[in-house]
Amino acid sequence: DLEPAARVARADALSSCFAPRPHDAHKGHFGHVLCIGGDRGYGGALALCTEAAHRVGAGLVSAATRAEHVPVLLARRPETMVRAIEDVDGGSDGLSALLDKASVIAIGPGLGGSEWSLSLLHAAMDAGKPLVLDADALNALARRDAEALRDAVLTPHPGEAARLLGTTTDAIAADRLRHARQLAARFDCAVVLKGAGTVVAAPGQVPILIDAGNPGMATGGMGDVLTGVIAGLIAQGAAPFDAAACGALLHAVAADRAARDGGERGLLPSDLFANLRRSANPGA
Ligand code: NPW
Ligand code: AMP
Ligand code: MG
Repeated sequence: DLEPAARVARADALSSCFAPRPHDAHKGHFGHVLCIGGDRGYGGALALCTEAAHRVGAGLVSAATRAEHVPVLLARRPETMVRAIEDVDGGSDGLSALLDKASVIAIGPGLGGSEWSLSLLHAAMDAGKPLVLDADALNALARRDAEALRDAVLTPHPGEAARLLGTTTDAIAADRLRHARQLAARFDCAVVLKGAGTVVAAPGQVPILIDAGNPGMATGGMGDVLTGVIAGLIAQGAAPFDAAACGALLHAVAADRAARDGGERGLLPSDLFANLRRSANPGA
């Protein structure tokens, strides 16, 4: 009962995610992504996530991170509004103002597991906004009781899925469909179980198999790009499951285009950006 991505994601989800823009559109129509993360040593993960949200068409993108990453994020992508957050209770200039303005929050890439990381995660989860939870946000969830997350998208790789379900990566790999559905049921939200043969599942939806992607994607930072892609689609009005399915497909198609350009070995997550833009504009 696995629906091939070719039929569902390429047709319905792609057209709902990429309807032509009205000629009088403005940035306020396309949402505001807030990416939170980048603990010490992990600023690159946040840079990849924010740029991906830009490249699929989010109206505005903000980043909340460690002070040391601010100059590099700004230098790399001046379009991003970058704020140093060292303390969650930073007053009117702090995290709560950013959370209020966000239409969707992406959290996890490079978040780490420090006290700082966990306080940012708790604030994000209490904000009442749609969430895309990846990487260390999932590792933190794995240490809590199962909870209903409704408007969230979880994007575990098999290692993260194993932690969430208290099993092994081998067990996940042996039945990806069952485990994707189990995660979706446990957290009552959309789940992208990543890896070769990515499965997208959500309660009440026919699961989708992403029939694109290549082993060139097996490199650090690739998942951080996917998190920004899905958040960027939610910001533009896609429902979480559609954004998850469409985002996983776009990401894989962009990687396939990049691999055709220069081969799989040595492919970098940042090589996806130009291709993501092209894939986000059917016909371009
Ligand atoms: P094994 O070894 O097979 O048992 P972790 P991470 C498994 C940030 N990054 N199929 C595999 O387990 C992230 O955002 C920052 C099967 C593997 O050893 C996070 O915040 C970067 N198994 C943080 O680093 C670039 C699979 O999971 C283990 C699998 C840690 O994230 C890099 C590794 O997972 C990185 O993105 C598959 N397809 N995929 C930056 N530039 O700032 C994974 N596994 O221990 O959760 O660590 O994913 O590297
Ligand atoms: P992460 O492990 O979080 O960096 O995520 C890796 C990303 O690359 C996910 O979107 C995976 O689905 C994708 N990926 C990794 N290896 C492969 C592969 N062999 N075939 C297809 N996609 C892959
Ligand atoms: Mg990852």
